[in-house]
Amino acid sequence: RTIAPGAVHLPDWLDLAEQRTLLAQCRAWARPPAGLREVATPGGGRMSVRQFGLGWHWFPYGYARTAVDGDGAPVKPMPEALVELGRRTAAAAVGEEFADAPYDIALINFYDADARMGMHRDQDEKSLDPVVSLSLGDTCVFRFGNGETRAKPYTDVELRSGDAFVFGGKSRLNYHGVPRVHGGTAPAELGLVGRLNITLRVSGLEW
Ligand code: MD5
Ligand code: FE
Repeated sequence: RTIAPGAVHLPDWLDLAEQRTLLAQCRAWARPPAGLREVATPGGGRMSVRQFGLGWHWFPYGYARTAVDGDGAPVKPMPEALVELGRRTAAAAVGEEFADAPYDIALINFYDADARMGMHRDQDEKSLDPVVSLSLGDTCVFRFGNGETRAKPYTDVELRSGDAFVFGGKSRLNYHGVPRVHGGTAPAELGLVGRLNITLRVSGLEW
């Protein structure tokens, strides 16, 4: 389903077995070194979402190869399985021209039931190839905004466990955020309390 030009929601993209595999992998990758961390904001605050990266580490506001605002350790490599998942998902959602795109970043965000992500744009990548977002666990309200301001107009979409959302083309730099997580809505068979969001990106950066 197309939400805006280049922004496509694929409900139930991952079946339960694929979700369980991805969750188990994320739990392993989230361990130290360069594991899940709290992200401090430049204003002296702290994001309610906890995060880690594979391939590259995001920090406010750029990318590094080490966990510069965490334990300083080298970031784990981008797993080949996530490169392929990014390509396959982008190709299915927005076009076969992305079937070989060089996905080299996975940002993994963990939301507890009280976590939020404010309206922002993803503009720290030099490539405008589509961002592929995968959701596991609790349902959230994903707010997909416009290219000019954090305010209206925006479209609210519920993202459920197993859904994919692809952002490319004219929507790639739009504002977006997560105003609400519906605690306790994860599929019981998955065994996750909270929400994991995996975003697969192309950095456009050199090693
Ligand atoms: C989430 N994560 O559900 C959201 C969804 C993030 C983030 O926003 O930065 O980790 S991914 C939404 C997204 C990513 C890249 C571009 C655009 C949306 N977009 O152009 O609208 O935890
Ligand atoms: Fe974002």
